Amino acid sequence: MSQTHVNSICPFCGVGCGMCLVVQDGTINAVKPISAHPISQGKLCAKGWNTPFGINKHNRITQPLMKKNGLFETVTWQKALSYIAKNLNTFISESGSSTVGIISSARATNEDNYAAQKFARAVLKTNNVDHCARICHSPSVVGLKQTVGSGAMTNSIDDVSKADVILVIGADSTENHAIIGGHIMRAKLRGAKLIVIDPRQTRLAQIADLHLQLKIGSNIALLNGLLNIIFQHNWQNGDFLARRCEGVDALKEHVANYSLEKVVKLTGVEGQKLVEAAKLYSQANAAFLAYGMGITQFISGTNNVIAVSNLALVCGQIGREGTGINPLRGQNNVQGACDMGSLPNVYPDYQSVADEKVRAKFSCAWRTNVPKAPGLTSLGMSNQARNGNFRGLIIFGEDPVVTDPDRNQVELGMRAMDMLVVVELFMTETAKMADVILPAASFAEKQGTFTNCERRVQLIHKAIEPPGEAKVDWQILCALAKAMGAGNLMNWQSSEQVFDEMAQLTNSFSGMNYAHLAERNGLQWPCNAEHPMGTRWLHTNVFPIGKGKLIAVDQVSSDEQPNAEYPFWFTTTRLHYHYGCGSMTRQSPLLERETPNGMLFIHPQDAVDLGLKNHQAVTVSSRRGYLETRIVLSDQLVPGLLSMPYHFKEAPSNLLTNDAMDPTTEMPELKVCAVRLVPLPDNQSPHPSSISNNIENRVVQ
Ligand SMILES: Nc1nc2c(c(=O)[nH]1)N[C@H]1C(S)=C(S)[C@@H](COP(=O)(O)OP(=O)(O)OC[C@H]3O[C@@H](n4cnc5c(=O)[nH]c(N)nc54)[C@H](O)[C@@H]3O)O[C@H]1N2
Ligand SMILES: Nc1nc2c(c(=O)[nH]1)N[C@H]1C(S)=C(S)[C@@H](COP(=O)(O)OP(=O)(O)OC[C@H]3O[C@@H](n4cnc5c(=O)[nH]c(N)nc54)[C@H](O)[C@@H]3O)O[C@H]1N2
Ligand code: SF4
Ligand SMILES: [Mo]
Repeated sequence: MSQTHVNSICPFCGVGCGMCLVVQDGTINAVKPISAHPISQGKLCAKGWNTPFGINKHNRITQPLMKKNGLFETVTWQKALSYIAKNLNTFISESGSSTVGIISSARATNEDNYAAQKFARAVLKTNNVDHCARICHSPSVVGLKQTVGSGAMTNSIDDVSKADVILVIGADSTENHAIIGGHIMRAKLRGAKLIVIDPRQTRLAQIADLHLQLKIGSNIALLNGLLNIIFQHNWQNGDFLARRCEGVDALKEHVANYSLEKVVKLTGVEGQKLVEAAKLYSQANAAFLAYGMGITQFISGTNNVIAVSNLALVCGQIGREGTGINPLRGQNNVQGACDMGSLPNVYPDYQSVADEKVRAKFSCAWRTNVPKAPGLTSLGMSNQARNGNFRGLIIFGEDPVVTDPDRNQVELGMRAMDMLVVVELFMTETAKMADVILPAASFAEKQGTFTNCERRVQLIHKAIEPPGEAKVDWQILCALAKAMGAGNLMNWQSSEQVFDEMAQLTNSFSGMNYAHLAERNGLQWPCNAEHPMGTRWLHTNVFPIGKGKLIAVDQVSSDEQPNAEYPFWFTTTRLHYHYGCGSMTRQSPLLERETPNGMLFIHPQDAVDLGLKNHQAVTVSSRRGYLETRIVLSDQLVPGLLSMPYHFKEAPSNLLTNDAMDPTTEMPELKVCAVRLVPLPDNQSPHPSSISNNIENRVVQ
C-alpha cells in the first residue's frame, strides 16, 4: 500500500519540533523526526512519537452536536450554526456585546487565532477574546513588555549550546520542553555551568552545579537577594547599565533591603549558594536564563517576571548570542495566539486596543467599526457569568473545567451562561457541559502556521482529510460570521489568504509569506524590511522601548498559607508523558501505560509521619474542593510540600487550586495553595471525580 510523507510540526509543546507524518489509507499511521530540522535535529519526545494516537479518528467528534434534554444529538452544520448565530445576535441586541466572547486555542494555528480575534472584534464587536496564555505566560507578556519592550524569548533555542552558564528558574525542562531539556543536558556535559532555582529537585536540579531549592513562592526575595550580592561585590555590568538601562540607583537602594541573612531566612537557601550563583551568573560570558510556570503562576506573577528581568539587565546578560531572558512558552502555538491578538487588550503584533490610531487602522482594513472598550479575560468572562452579566461563550480548543483553577467555580460559571459552544477534537469535560459542540479539524488535517517559543513561524501542511464533518477553526468562524449576517467580512478561501491579511496589518510579520516560510525551516519574527531573514536575537542594540527599565519589586506572601486545618503546601506540575487536559495524550495506550492515573507526590518523610505506604489511597482537600487519589513517594519534594499533575480528569488537581489573581494580568495562583491529606480506609479505592451532571457525555444517534 502506498505511503505518503508530509512535513509538519509537533502539535504539543512550544519547542516546535519538526515531524514527518506518514500517511497510509487516509490515516496517519506513524511519525518520523526530521533530521534537518533546526531545533529537533532528528529527535522527538514521547509525546511527539505518540502524535498519531492524539488525533485518532475513532474517538473524535465528527459531527455537530446539540444538547436536548441533557443528551447530545447529531445535527447538521446549518442547524448548529444558525442556532449559535441567532442566540449570539439576541444576546448582543438584548444585553450588549460585552456579554458574549471567545476563547481561542493556543493549540490551533495562527490563521485560526487571527480569525478568532477578528470575529470577536469585527463581528461580535467586543474585545472579549482570550486564550490559555492568561494562566500561563500572561505575566511575561506584560512584565517583559514593561522592562524590555517584548514578552517573547530574546534568544534562539540553539543558543543554549553557546552559553557558558545556564540558569533555569521555575521550569522543569526535561519533562515539559524535552528537546530543550536535552540541549541543556548536552551543554552541561560540554562544560557549561548549570544553576537551577526550583523548590523541587527536578532532573536538571539533580545534575546542576548549583540547585537553589527555595521555599515555594519566594522568588522575588531570592532574585532581589542575588541582585544585592551582585551590587555589593560590584559584579554588575556598569557599562551596559549606563548605556542601555534606567532606574539602576533606585533598584540598588531597594535591593539593599534584601540582606543575605534576610534572604536566607525567606528562601531557605544557604547563603554560600546564593553568593556562588550570583557570581556565576553575573560573571558569565553568556548566561542563558530560562524560566517557566514557577515564576509566572503566582499572585505576584508579573513582579516575579520583572525581578527576573532586573537580574538579566543588571548583569548585561541580554542582547547577545547565548545570553538573554527566555520565557519557555508552553503550547505549540501560544506564542502565535498572543502574537495574533487573541488577547483582550491588543490586536495582532501587540497593537493596543486603547490606541485610537490602531482602532482606526483595523476599522479601515476590515471595513467595519471595531469596539473601544477593553475586553474581559477568560477568567473574567467566567466570573461575569456567575454574576449574571455574561451570556454566550464559544471555546475553541481549551478545557477550562480541567485546566482552570477552582473547578467548582468554573463549572458554576459555565452553567450560568445562556449558551456555551465548544469547538473540539474530543469530548472533553468542558465539551460535556456545552449546549453545542462543533467538530474541529486537527493539525494534520489543515494547513497553516505555528509559532514556537523562539518566535519561529513554521508551516504545517494538510496530510489527511478531517474525520466526518469536522472543519478547520477559521473556516468555522467564517461560516458563523456569515450566519450572523456579517456578509463577506470574513471570506478567505485559503489559510494563506488569512496569513497575508495578517502580515499586511503588522510590522513584525510584514516580511513573511508562505513561500518565504517554505524556503527555509520557518522564520523568527520580527521579519520585515529591516530584518528580511528574521531575527535570532532580540534587543541587540536597542530595546523597542528605548532604555531597559529596572523596576523595584518586593516579595509578597502567597495568597494562602498552610495552617492547622490545611497543614501542607500544595503545588501542581506536569508529567512528561501527558499533556494539558490529556485529551490527546490519553488516547495513546503507550503513554497511558506510563502514567494511567492521577497521583499525589509526597516526600517519604511525610508518608512515614502519617503512616502511609506508597500507592495508598488518600483524600486531598483544600478550602475549595476535594478529591481522592493515590500517593507516590518522591524525594524530588521537601517535607511539607505535596505536588500533583493537572492532566487527569479523574483526580483533577484544579478542584483544589486557588483562583486568587495577579492584579495586573489576572493570572491565578496555580502554583501554590494549602491542603489537608487524609488516608482512605485500606480496602477502599479512590473514587474518580466527574463533572456533577455526568449524563451529558452520551450521544444519541
Ligand atoms: N509533558 C508536558 N509538557 C508540557 C505541557 C504538559 O502539559 N505536559 N504543557 C506545556 C505548557 S502549556 C507549558 S506552560 C509548559 C510549562 O512548563 P514548566 O514551566 O516547566 O511547567 P511546570 O512543571 O508547571 O512548572 C515548572 C517548575 O516550577 C517549579 N516551581 C513551583 N513553585 C516555584 C517557585 O516558587 N519558584 C520556582 N523558582 N520554581 C517553582 C516546579 O517545581 C516545576 O519544576 O510546558 C509545556 N510542555
Ligand atoms: N493546576 C494547574 N493548572 C494549570 C496549569 C498548571 O501548571 N497547574 N497550567 C496552565 C497552563 S500553563 C495552560 S497553557 C493551560 C492549558 O489548558 P488548556 O488549553 O485547556 O489545555 P489543553 O490540553 O492544551 O487543551 C486544548 C484542547 O484543544 C483541543 N485541540 C487541539 N488542537 C485543536 C485545534 O486545532 N482546534 C481546536 N478547536 N481544538 C484543538 C484539544 O483536544 C484539547 O482538548 O492549563 C493551565 N492549567
Ligand atoms: S519536545 Fe515538545 S514539540 Fe518536541 S516532540 Fe516533545 S512535545 Fe513535541
Ligand atoms: Mo501553558
